[in-house]
Amino acid sequence: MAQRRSWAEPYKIKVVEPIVMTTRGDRDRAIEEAGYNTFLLRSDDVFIDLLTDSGTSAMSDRQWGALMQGDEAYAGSRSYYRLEDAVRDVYGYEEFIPTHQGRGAEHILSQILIEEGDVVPGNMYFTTTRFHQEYAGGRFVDVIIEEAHDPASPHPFKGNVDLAKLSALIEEVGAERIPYISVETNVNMAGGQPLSMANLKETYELCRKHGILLMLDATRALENAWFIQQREEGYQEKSVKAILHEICSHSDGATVSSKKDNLVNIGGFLALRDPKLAGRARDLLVAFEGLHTYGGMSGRDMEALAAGIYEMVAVDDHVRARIGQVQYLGEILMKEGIPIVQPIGGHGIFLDAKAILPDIPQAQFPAQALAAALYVDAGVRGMERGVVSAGRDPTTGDHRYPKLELVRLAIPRRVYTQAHMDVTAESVVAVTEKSDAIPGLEFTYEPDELRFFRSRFRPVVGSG
Ligand code: P71
Repeated sequence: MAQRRSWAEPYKIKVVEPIVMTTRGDRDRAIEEAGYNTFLLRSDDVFIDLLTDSGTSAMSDRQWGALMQGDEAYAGSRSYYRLEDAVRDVYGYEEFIPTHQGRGAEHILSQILIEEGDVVPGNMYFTTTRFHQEYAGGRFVDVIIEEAHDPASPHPFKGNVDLAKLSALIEEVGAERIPYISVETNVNMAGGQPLSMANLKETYELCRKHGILLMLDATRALENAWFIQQREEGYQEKSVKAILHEICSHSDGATVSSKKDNLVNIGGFLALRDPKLAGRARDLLVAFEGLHTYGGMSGRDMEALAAGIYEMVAVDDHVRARIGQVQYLGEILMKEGIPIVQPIGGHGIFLDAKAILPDIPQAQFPAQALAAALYVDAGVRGMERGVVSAGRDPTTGDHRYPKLELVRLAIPRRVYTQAHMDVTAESVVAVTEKSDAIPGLEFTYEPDELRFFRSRFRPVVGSG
């Protein structure tokens, strides 16, 4: 297609949902009631909701039309077969196992492959993924390249696996203790950073040499495909559809949260090549998720998902506009001198809270404090991605202190306009200018598992 000077969304708006700006007093009250945790805010108290890009996309008129065609048969639903076709066509895996969302697929995969004492390497942890690996008796080991832990590194493929780290791990624990490596596309916790096709291929070759499976977390593989097209030699002329297919060809299977790339509000799947392994997955599926022809989805969910999978790859302009909007926000912030993770990622902007709040020690949760302050300023809701999200080490019980202490502003797909991005940028600038006034936080309640979701805090007296 001919290159244009600028991009525009390849759609126009048919339905709108009103949102309301609250007062500063309302927001002060709301954040205190929420224990300074943006997960505990009511969405009615939020103006621009950048908590997550998960399940928050706007569906198209075609997807809404598809909902009406859902076949709600308990067994053998027509909608299941349509979805299976979509996954085979677009992702290229033969065996399709529907789940209620991504973590349902992670649960099943971890249970069928991991045994007590096993080691599961991955290119940076994701919260639910690592939870399920540990819950199944495994130990997660990070094998992402060092650049990924440095917010300022401009490396074009910060999601790459460090093959030296992986080889050393294989040497240390033995290949028989490593059932699979979990390779995430467009690594979420690194800032939405892609891995290159060349790196994925090499990783797959190394794994095959040792009899280790390679399982993708293909949740944001479409966004990764876009970056490969933009940045990797030899891919400029290929469609994102072809690139996505090629990504999956270098793996033995994938878990997918369909709440992201796939443009639906709920759903997910596990996809595999090996029919024997798929059989074991289906045995567990019927106990934990639902019958193997619906997982945890209704027939209408499966119809909307099948339509979403085809739609995301129908034209490259879809993902170009999606990532273009993220870049628009990131470029304003960079011009204003706000420290954000470089390069600008695929699904959101990640503010470097350590750099913005250098006087708050990491044990007082700078990113949590920054997310709360940003909400109070103008009703923009982001998410902490730092020490609170990282949780405690299961053996020592101490906080895990990640190098990255970030606030994520995740952009839902097809939901907000450039004006919303402008308002968000202005608020980030305003909060950064007054950052001296932001206090550190301490726990008043800390859940045992995945603590970031429901933990509560109060300002540390005398700080800020
Ligand atoms: C995101 C989410 C949703 C979320 C999950 C846990 C804590 C906070 C927010 C979910 C992902 C993901 C990747 C790479 C698997 C899941 C789980 N992301 N892999 O970014 O990003 O999928 O939510 O459908 O169960 O806000 P699920």
